[in-house]
Amino acid sequence: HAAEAQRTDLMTITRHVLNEQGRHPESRGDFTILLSHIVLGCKFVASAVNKAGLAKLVGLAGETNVQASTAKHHHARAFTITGCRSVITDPFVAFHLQTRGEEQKKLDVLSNEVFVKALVSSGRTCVLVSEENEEAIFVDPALRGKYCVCFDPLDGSSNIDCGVSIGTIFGIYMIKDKDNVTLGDVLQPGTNMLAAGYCMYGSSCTLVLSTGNGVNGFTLDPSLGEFILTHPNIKIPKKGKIYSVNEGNAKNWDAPTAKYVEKCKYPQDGSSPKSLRYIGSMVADVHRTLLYGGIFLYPADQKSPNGKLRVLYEVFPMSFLMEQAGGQAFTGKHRALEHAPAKLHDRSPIFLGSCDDVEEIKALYASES
Ligand code: AHM
Ligand code: MG
Repeated sequence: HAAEAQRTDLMTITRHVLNEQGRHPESRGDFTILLSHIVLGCKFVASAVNKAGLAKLVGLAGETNVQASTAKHHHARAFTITGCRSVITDPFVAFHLQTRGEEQKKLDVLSNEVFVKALVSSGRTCVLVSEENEEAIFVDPALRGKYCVCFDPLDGSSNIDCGVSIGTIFGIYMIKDKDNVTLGDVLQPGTNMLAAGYCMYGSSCTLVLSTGNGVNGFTLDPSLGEFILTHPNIKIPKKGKIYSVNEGNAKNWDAPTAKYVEKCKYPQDGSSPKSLRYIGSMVADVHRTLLYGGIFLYPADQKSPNGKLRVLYEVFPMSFLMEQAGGQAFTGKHRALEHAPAKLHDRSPIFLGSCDDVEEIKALYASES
């Protein structure tokens, strides 16, 4: 009966968030509206990512003889590829035909534009911080709402061209005073974050969200265009069998990180060695860690004393989700969410995942100092 109900009683992400809001009678649906604009951005990127490979193929095939024409019966521009007898009416593919060779950059930039416009037009945001924009974006007072959103519109860009999973990451704060918005509203410790999530564009498109009351995963049903609850109440296993790190940086690691990875490979307590999995796409590596357990590390090293990952839109949202799923997130010095960034694009080392695994690395750093 439960399976039957699942097939006919669809829990969309909007319905889920509305249900959660029902527990806060004072809420007026602002968060639901904000989220639906984020979801729109994710759907756009999902669709664009799906077509990115195709855009390239078609682009190469039509290298020298692509002609553009305006098809009257279509709103989109139609491109005819001479000799191929195919007419491409999809605006995204058409866009790529015009900008061949720059797909990677364009997909980042395009995704960013879509998110910024969706967030501003929601009327629920006041400050936006994007990995793609040097400066914070202060929303026009007429369109201002109470939320601040920090996001990486398309993370893992080195994986775009080979079709490996990439993702969008976001964290949400609330402002203190709507008429007096400052950078201080986003330069806060992660403990003040209200909600966080990511969307993974992989073999399926999965949106993982926490509003501070556990973690839920939703999968995009392309035939409905809706994210449906498929992973209710995600809890990370207490201990895992996988470690995930760019071991190519090993020669520059500090002693506790080096020692930890050594223990993963050559355990001294009679346990089996851990498996290594590393995609190089934070969303995919964290998603696997959340579902299968284990640890994800992007440590400091001699060349990058703060690691690589950015505090506001990579480290904080993922740490928030990990804690909400029963795991831990540590910077090498303290609980990751207690960090307070000084600048918008600050970086921090990060160790996150299963409770017991992170506990081990905490012990190694504690014995070091
Ligand atoms: P990006 O913002 O240039 O895409 O870089 C961020 C990505 C993360 O997704 C991933 O965890 C990390 O960089 C991988 O870095 P490395 O290639 O150094 O292992
Ligand atoms: Mg990034």
